[in-house]
Amino acid sequence: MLIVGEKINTGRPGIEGAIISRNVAHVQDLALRQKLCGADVLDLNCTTMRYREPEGLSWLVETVQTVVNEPVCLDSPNPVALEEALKVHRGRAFINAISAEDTRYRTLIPLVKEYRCKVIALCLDDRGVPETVDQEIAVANRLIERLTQDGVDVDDVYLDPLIRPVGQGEHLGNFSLEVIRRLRSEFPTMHIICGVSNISYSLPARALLNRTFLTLAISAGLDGAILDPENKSLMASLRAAEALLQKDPGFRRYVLAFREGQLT
Ligand code: THG
Repeated sequence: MLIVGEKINTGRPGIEGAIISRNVAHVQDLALRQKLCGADVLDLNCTTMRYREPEGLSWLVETVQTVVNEPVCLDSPNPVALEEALKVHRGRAFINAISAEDTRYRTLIPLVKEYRCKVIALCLDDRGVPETVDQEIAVANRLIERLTQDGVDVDDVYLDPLIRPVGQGEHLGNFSLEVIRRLRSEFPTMHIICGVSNISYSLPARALLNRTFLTLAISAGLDGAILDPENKSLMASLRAAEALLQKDPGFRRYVLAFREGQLT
């Protein structure tokens, strides 16, 4: 499982202030804590900063990469912010996210190529979020075809089916899991990632829904997740699911997490 730590996001309390005041220690602490809890990649999102996003995002990249070697995931559709951040990024960054929306695709693909980025690819086109599983598969197909034509290695693509909250429709839990199962069977070697907390918006006891959904989604074929790695019970469920589904060779991660006191 590719674990993308979500905590450096100006949608969360205190983060925008930390960026504006250039609070290096606060941001580096968030980066180090997420890495220690198992994050493979750190998502950086300061989209709420609007015209100050380019300087904010590049400052975040430099600040984070001073203390961790993990790549970052630039969570923005803004090509100006992405370019400023990519100029200072060491190694191969992730762009979060390209999609099959024509303008978005055309704007972002030159950056993906120039900086040899990995990409999160949203299963979304100019008609919006697909309403049926078949439509979703069709969008994913076109997206993969287009990315491949543009020279992107499929192993560098993480499809994101854009999970909708089950609170918006009782069928949306089953629907999301069915989409993941179909993507997995149509594209056996593709990566599939999603934001875990989307599923629980507007319902009580969100953490319970999130970790149960994550377990079901891993069983359906998910191999990447955007989440809070400091959420102990969520990460414990993830490690247990990997162990039970033969996604943790030698139970290495499970046992390591146990030894580090992360499973109790
Ligand atoms: N797909 C892609 N990118 C995404 C999302 C997605 N980026 C944004 C979002 N969805 C994922 N990021 C966040 C960031 C913060 C929070 C939720 C999603 C958040 N977390 C709670 C908090 O910090 O208080 C706590 C979470 C917990 O305890 O588990 O607010 O879907 N491609």
